[in-house]
Amino acid sequence: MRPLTQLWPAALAARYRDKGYWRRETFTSFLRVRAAQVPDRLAVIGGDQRWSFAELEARAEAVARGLLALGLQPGDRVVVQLPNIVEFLSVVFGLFRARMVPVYALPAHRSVEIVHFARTAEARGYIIAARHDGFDYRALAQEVCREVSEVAHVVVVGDAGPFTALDALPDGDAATLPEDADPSEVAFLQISGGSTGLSKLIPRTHDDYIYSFRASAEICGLTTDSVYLAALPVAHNFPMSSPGVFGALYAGSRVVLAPSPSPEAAFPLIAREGVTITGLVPPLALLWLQAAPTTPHDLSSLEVLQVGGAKFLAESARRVRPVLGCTLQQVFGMAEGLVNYTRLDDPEETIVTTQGRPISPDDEVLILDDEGHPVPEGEAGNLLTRGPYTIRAYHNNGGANARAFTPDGFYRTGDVVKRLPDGSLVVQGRAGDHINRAGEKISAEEVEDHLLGHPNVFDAAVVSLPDAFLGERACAFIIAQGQKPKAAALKAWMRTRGLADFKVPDQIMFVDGFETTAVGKVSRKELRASLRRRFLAQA
Ligand code: J2J
Repeated sequence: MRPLTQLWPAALAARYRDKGYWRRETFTSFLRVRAAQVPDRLAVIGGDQRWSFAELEARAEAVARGLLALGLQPGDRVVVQLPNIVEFLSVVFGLFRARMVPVYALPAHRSVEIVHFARTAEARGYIIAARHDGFDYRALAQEVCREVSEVAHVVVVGDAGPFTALDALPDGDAATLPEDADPSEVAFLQISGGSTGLSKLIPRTHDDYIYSFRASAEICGLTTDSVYLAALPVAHNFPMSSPGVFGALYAGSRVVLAPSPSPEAAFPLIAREGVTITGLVPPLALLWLQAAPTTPHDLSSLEVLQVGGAKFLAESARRVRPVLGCTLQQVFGMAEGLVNYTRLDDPEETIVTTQGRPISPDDEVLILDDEGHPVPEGEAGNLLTRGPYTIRAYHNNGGANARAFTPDGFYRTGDVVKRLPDGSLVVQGRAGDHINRAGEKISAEEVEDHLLGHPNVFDAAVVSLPDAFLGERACAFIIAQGQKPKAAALKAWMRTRGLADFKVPDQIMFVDGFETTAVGKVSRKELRASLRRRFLAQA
């Protein structure tokens, strides 16, 4: 397959190179440099495995040769759905070495999502763990292969069943390895947070992504003594790149992979491995704050707790330093690009009340009213951005591109923010209609479409409601037809649809009708807003 590209106008690309943001590095070249400089230094720890930089590189190369010998080719897209295990890194660096393009799926995704990613990316391969969290991914892979016949190769970490085990890939000849990628090529496809309808695929190049995590590692103060704990699922953009596992490896730091972000799993790892920095979504940060005072585990190595993915309220943010004895860093980022950080040496008030400032002096940030005019300084408006690591288009999605990007290449983030005099952004809300459930973004439209598939659902509107723990929860307002189903039965039915579990509505409310106006139906957006208002007024 032809390499995918993501085009910045030539003048901007030249500027980003001149400024030294894009340094012609690739994933393969940076790992090679680390493996040559510090071959024996520990790079990654997970389960009972501890791999040095040299071992990680050697394993990645073996994966690359094996995948080529199996029949996959440079340019092929390969869906990667792995939990936080060391093989995640040998697999993705192996794919980069073979010049194949990973498409990152979360462990929570099920057949509906994986089939959609495989089709949209035209994937030829799918790499899974045999089992994780009680779920058998081999059964899922069989379903995906039935639906998408182009997926010709499934590779399994663990007992492969009818597929090929990662450990048993054919040997392959080093001579078959392709030349390294051009840094302007798309290195992988990331999954969008799904604002409308199905998730979109986000093409990120070596140039732009490496800049984002190299600069992030600097902002987060990573050194060769740092130990980064990946607590959230590594396929998510935050633990992958802000500074995440890649930023940590780039900086020559050590990566520890936690099987779960719960205090029970993460605290012993922090104590044992001397973890210095990790990142969480707000609900998990609250759990950690609750568990830390009575834990028998020594958390004193922790220097920085990053919190992002959804708004962290100032009341909670204020508790981080006294309870955990470390610096809080708020992170407001998006898989499409732009990432903002509070800086480690910011005044405490900035750290607890803002969502930080952009990574790059060349991140262009516009805050516009609904008519597209800049709002007065300090007032809330729609955030648009472009810059050296923000995409210019989604993969294969003309319709979404027309909506999400302005003609001069700004990405409409859908977030409503205000900017303080020091340049810090404060997230006020969002214009879009998704639900930010504990950092997982759920498209109202996608869930409504599924609900409408139920024979006793006449109409459905899915709305975000404030939730003390999750931040937001999803409530489905439903007009029934015929026999009114029980809420629990409807949720159970949703679970049979092959959807990620986090998309099943938390709450179901039956209503007799939806608002209409004299001229006809109100827009879905207005309808959702009015249902939310009505519910909150009654609550
Ligand atoms: C409020 N809303 C936030 C925050 C993200 C680092 C950190 C997070 C993500 C991420 C990421 C928020 N306060 N601190 O990719 O590299 C909401 C916004 C944003 C959307 C993006 C990273 N941090 N958000 O969460 O692609 O609405 O990326 O537009 O999953 O999450 O979601 P996502």
